[in-house]
Amino acid sequence: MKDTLSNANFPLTSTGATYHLGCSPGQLANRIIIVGDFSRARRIAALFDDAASKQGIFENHSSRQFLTLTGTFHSTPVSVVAIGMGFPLVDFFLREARKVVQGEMCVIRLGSCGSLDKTIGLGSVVVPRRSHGVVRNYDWFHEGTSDEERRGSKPYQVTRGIDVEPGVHDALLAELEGNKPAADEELFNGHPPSCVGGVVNGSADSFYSSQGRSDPAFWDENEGWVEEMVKGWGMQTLEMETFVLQSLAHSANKAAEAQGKGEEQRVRTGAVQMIFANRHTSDFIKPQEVDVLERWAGEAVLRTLIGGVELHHTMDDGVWNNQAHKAEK
Ligand code: R1P
Repeated sequence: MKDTLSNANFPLTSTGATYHLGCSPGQLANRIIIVGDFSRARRIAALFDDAASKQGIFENHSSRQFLTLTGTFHSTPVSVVAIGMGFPLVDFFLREARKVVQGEMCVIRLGSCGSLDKTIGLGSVVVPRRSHGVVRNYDWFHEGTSDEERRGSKPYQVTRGIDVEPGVHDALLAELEGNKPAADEELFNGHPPSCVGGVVNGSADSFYSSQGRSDPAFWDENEGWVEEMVKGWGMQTLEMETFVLQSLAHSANKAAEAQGKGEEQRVRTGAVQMIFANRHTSDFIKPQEVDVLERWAGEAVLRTLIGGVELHHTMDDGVWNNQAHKAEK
């Protein structure tokens, strides 16, 4: 930590930068892509206007490992943020982004996932229509829990699903369908990449136990769990962020409505997921295949953010027009 922070309830620096994301007002656009890792963020930012010269791209790497890249795409301000993985990092991101972005926001998660659906294999990009949370029941594993109590509960729990806003889902799918990459005999066994909408997703709190991966080094009690998720909830993909993004956006929207700012403060969300792992065959995607999916999906999300989703209350000034300070370093 390099700055003096005030307000333990919501810590901010003297310029209004948040503790973990590290951005102050004007450094983050209200059209945002969130990704897991730095390299994906940089490859997406390479599609921004003026990316070749880097003149127009603001970069902030926070001390808590959030990388924010802000620029314009077809002259509209956009940001891509590498937030890392899992539920807590989505929480840090969305709350701190909400603090520094004025007005409406649209946040799209562009991530990788595993497929539980035999018809959706490597080389597919999916747009979820619904997402459930999948969580380990820590009490079930607690040493104080009796066998009888265990029989009356489950080691894993699935939340009620949250539907993606149909307009965002449809816009993302249309952009993907309209710009499919051509087949390449070296990639995806010669098949062209495909996109699938209307998918049911599960966002798990672990890459391992709650996603049904077996690990003899831990007591996880998850044999048959993947099959249960498929049968019980129609789960087709598993990753670790989409559900929380949607759930927290709903909470932000409820709070804004209660304050009479429902429209002007609205947070819209969506997700695009690239199939990196096939849980039936245990196949994993190759790096050259990742490049193809990432570029295709990255462009589709950027185009959706600037054209497919209408934001009425946009931000005027920021690093994109040199009206905010450029760095906190
Ligand atoms: C696990 O390897 C990570 O990959 C997936 C999961 O959601 C999790 O974050 O997404 P990303 O590729 O976006 O990080």
